[in-house]
Amino acid sequence: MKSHTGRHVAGRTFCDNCNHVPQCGLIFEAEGSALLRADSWPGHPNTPLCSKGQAVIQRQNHPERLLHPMRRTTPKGAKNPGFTRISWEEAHSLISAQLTRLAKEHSPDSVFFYCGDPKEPRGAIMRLAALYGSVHYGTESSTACVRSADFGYTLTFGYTAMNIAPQPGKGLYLLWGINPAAAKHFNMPHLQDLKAGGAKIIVVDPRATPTAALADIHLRPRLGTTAALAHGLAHVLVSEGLHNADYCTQWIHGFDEYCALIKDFTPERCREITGVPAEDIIAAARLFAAHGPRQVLPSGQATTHERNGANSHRAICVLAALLGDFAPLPNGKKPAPPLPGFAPWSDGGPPHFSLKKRLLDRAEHRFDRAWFPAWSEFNQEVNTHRLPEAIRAGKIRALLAWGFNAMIWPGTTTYTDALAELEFGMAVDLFYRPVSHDQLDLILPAATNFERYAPFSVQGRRIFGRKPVPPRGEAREDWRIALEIGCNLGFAEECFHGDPVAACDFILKEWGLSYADLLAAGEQGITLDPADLQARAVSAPPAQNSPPAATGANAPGFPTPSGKIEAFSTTLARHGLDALPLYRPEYPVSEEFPLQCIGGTRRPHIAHSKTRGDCPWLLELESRPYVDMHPDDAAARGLHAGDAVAVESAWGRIEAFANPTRIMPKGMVGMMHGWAEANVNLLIPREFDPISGFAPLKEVPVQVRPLEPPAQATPATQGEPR
Ligand SMILES: Nc1nc2c(c(=O)[nH]1)N[C@H]1C(S)=C(S)[C@@H](COP(=O)(O)OP(=O)(O)OC[C@H]3O[C@@H](n4cnc5c(=O)[nH]c(N)nc54)[C@H](O)[C@@H]3O)O[C@H]1N2
Ligand SMILES: Nc1nc2c(c(=O)[nH]1)N[C@H]1C(S)=C(S)[C@@H](COP(=O)(O)OP(=O)(O)OC[C@H]3O[C@@H](n4cnc5c(=O)[nH]c(N)nc54)[C@H](O)[C@@H]3O)O[C@H]1N2
Ligand SMILES: [Mo]
Repeated sequence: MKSHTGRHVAGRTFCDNCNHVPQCGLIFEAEGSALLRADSWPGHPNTPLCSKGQAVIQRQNHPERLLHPMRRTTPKGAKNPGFTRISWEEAHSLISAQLTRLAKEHSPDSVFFYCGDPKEPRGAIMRLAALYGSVHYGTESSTACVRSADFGYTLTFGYTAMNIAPQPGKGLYLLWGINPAAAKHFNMPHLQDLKAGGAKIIVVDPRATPTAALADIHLRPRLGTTAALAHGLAHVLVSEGLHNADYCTQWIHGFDEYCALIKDFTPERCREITGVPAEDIIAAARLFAAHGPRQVLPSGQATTHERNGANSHRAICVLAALLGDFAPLPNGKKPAPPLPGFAPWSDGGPPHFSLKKRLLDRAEHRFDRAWFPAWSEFNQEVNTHRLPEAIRAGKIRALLAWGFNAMIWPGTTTYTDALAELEFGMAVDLFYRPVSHDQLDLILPAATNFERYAPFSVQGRRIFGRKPVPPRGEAREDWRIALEIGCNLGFAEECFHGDPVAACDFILKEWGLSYADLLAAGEQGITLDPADLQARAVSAPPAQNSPPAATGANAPGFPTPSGKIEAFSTTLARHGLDALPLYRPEYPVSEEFPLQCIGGTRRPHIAHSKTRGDCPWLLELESRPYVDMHPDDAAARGLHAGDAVAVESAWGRIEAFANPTRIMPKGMVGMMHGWAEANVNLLIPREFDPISGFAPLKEVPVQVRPLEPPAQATPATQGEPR
C-alpha cells in the first residue's frame, strides 16, 4: 500500500481474526501504532480480506486493549480480582519465582503450558515447556478443534491424507460438515469455479447453508448419526459392486470385518437413523462412484464434536478409501512437507525449534494418559478436558496460558472453579476476558499481529515476513514473552536472549535465509524451489518424530502399523477401544428436550469468543446471541424473530434470542459458541469420546422456551473488558 500522505507508515502482516491458518495477507497504513487503513495484500495466496479482516484494525486501535502487565490483589473467589498495573520486571520475577519453586517442590510437570486458538505463538510456547521440562503442553486444537480429525486420519491412513482446500479440476467433491461460505471464505471462489467447470458436489450438512446451495445432492442428517450415514453410503457402494474390490482386499486392513459391519446399514435402516431419504443415500453413493477423481473434504471439527466423534470421522475416511483413490506411498512413509523440516504453526512450527521430540519422549507422565490412552500416545498436545481432575489431584498446580478462553470447555464452570485452586495462573491476551481471567493471578498484554515479527508465514514453498508497527503501550510479542521467561530460567542461549527475530533466523537458517531477507523481498516473499533449497541449506534439519514404521522397511504402503489403510485400527484394538468405526447412538431427544442443538456453527463475521466488543463494526452485524430455529419450531412456541428465549438441556440453561430461519431443518436449533452471556457450552455434559477425549458439542437435545418477562438486549460480551 502506498501511503497517500507520505507521513504514514505502510506495513504488512497476516490477518488472524478468525485464527484459521494459513491466514490472509493484509497490508496497512499506520500512524505510530494507530491503524488508518487495511487492505488485501496484492499477490498473497490468501485474499481477499473478509469482514473480520477489514474490522481487525478496530481491535488494534481499541481503547480497552490490555497495555500493561496486571497482578491480582484480592483472594481467589472474591467478586473483583482487583487487577492492578505492575511493571514487566515485577511480572517476570513473579513468574520465575513460581516456576522455580514448583520445579523444586513438585515437578516441572506440575505446570501446564497452554495456547488457545491463536496458532502463531505455539512454536515458542512448546519450546519453553520443553526447556523447562514439563510434559504438559496443550491447545484449543487438542481440546475442540482439528486434532481429533487429524487423529482419525492418522489412525486410518497413517498421515493426514485428505486435503483441506479443494484442488482445481472436474470430478466430485464430497463436503461433509463444512461450510466455507462462513468459515473459509477464500475457498468459495474455487468451489464456484469447480462447479461452473462441471464438477459434481455432494454436501452433507443438516443446515441449508450457502455451501449446500452449490450441491448436486444435499444430504441433511440428524446430529450424531455421521457413522451411520457413512456406513449407509458404503453399503450401497459395496452391495452394488461399485467399490474397487481388488484395491479394498489388498489395501484395507480389516475389510472383511468392515463389510460385515456395513451389511446392516441398508438405505432403509440408514434413513431410520439419520432421517436422510433412502433414495438420496442411493443416489449420492452412485454419484460418488461415477465421478472421479473424488475429493472428500470432511470438517476439521463438526463431526468430531460427537461422543462417537473419532469413529464418526474414521467412518468417513474408510468410505473415502473404497474407490481406491489413495495410492500406497512408494516407501510407506509419510509424504514430506514442501519445505523440509517444516510443520504448520498450528503444529508448533518446525519440530527441531519447538522441541517436539522432548515432549513426546516423556508422554507417559501426562495427565491425559489414564483417561485417553490412544490419544496421548499419538498427540504431542495434551487433551485438556480432565484438567479439573488433574488440578484437584495435585498433578497440575500452575497454568501459563496464551490466548486463553475457558468457554471452550463443556460445563465451563467446572473448569473455572478448578482454576481458582491453582497455585499460580497467568494469561497473555489482547483484552481482559472476565470468564477466563477472573480466577488467574497475572495478566500480560500481547502485541497484535500488526505489532509482531514472529512468526513468519509459510505457504507451500513461499515464505513471507511481516513489516510491523511498534507495540502499543507495554504490549509484547507472544514469542518474546515466552522466550524471556525461558531466559529468566537460565536458558538464555536456547531462548535467543529474548529476541523473536533471532528465533526466526534460527529456523530460517535451515533454508539459507534470514528475516532480513524476507523484509528485503517485500510483498512478493521468497519462493524456494527444490534446487534452490539444496544450494541454500546449511544443514539438514533433524528428523521429525513419525508414527510407527510400515511393515517391511521401505515397502510401498501406508504409514500405519499394518502398512495398510486401517478400517480395523490396530492401535485402537491394542488399547481395548472400538477397532472398527462403529456407529453408537446419539443422545435421544425426548418430550422434555425435543430439539437437537448444533452447539457452535460459524457465522461469517464472528470468530469464537472474539470479534464482539473487540471489533464494533462486526458487533453491528450481529449484536447478540441468536438461536437459529426452523420457522415452524418457532411458531409452535409462539416465538417471533428477536424474542428472548431460554435454551435448556438436561445439563444447563442459557438465555438468548430467537432467530427463525429456513437454514435450520425442523427439530434442530443452532447457536454460535463463545458468547459470554449465552455460553452454549453450559448446555453440554462432560461426557467424552473415549478415543479422542472430545466433547459432544454438537448433538445435545434441548428445549427452547419464550422468556418471561422479556430480557433486555445486552450487547456486552467477552470482548468488552470491565
Ligand atoms: N460449543 C462449541 N465450542 C467450541 C467450538 C464449537 O464449534 N462449538 N469450536 C471449537 C474450536 S474448533 C475452536 S478452534 C475453539 C476456539 O478457540 P478459543 O481458544 O476459544 O479461541 P478464541 O476465542 O478465538 O481466542 C481465545 C483468546 O485468544 C485471544 N487472542 C487472540 N489473538 C491473540 C494473540 O495473538 N495473542 C494472544 N496472546 N492472545 C490472543 C483472544 O483475545 C481470546 O481471548 O472453540 C472451540 N469450542
Ligand atoms: N467466520 C469464522 N470463520 C472461522 C471460524 C470462526 O469462528 N468464524 N473458526 C475457524 C475454525 S477454528 C474452524 S475449526 C473452522 C471450522 O470450519 P467449519 O467446520 O466449516 O465450520 P462449522 O460452521 O463449525 O461447521 C460446518 C458445518 O457443519 C455442520 N454440522 C454440524 N454438525 C454436523 C453433523 O453432525 N453432521 C454434518 N454432516 N454436518 C454437521 C454445520 O451445520 C455447519 O454448517 O472455521 C474457521 N473459520
Ligand atoms: Mo477450530
